[in-house]
Amino acid sequence: MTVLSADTVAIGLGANLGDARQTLSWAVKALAQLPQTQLLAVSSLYSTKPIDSSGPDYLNAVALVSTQQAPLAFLQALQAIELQAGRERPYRNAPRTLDLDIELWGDWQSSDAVLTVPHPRMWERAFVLVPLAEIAPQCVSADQLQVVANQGIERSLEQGWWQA
Ligand code: A4P
Ligand code: MG
Repeated sequence: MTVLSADTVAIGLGANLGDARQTLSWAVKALAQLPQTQLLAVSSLYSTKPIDSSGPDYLNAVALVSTQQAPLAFLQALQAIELQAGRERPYRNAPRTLDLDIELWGDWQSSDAVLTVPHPRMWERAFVLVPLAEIAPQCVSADQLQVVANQGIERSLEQGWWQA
């Protein structure tokens, strides 16, 4: 599929602990303030059932940014934002106050365990594909959406949710 220009990054945001909505809105603002980075688009907010995870329903969204930062530096910047939001990592797929994943970075592919791009599980997940299709429809095919069509996901109709 056609994807994104080389400096454009699709970031998946997720949270299911604490005030998830507040945390995600804060996180989008933090992304917009990263050095050498411009916020291009933010999807709607989605309420989603946990997939391979536990705890309350998640809130998820996807943001598009363009950045001149190098990939590992950018990943570290995302992890610093997660930490500021009180992220703890007791075990894999644990409920979390904030998860920021790099889903796509242009059409770059990396199989390094520290940074795997595209995110290896994104194609199995409505909570990534549906918001991504909303803001970058060229990145997701109808067939790919069909694969995840049975997953519980509900779009909030609130405009500009992250700016409040
Ligand atoms: N890492 C490798 N590639 C990447 C990448 N593309 N983006 C490494 C971000 N990090 C990447 O991540 C562990 C390590 O993955 C990092 O140190 C980084 O070097 P983590 O965030 O500490 O651990 P995690 O969150 O448990 O792993 P990950 O990969 O984020 O989990 P998943 O597979 O994304 O699953 N259900 C709903 N409804 N909504 C959700 O948001 N999220 C998950 C997390 C499960 N179920 C969910 C949701
Ligand atoms: Mg993560």
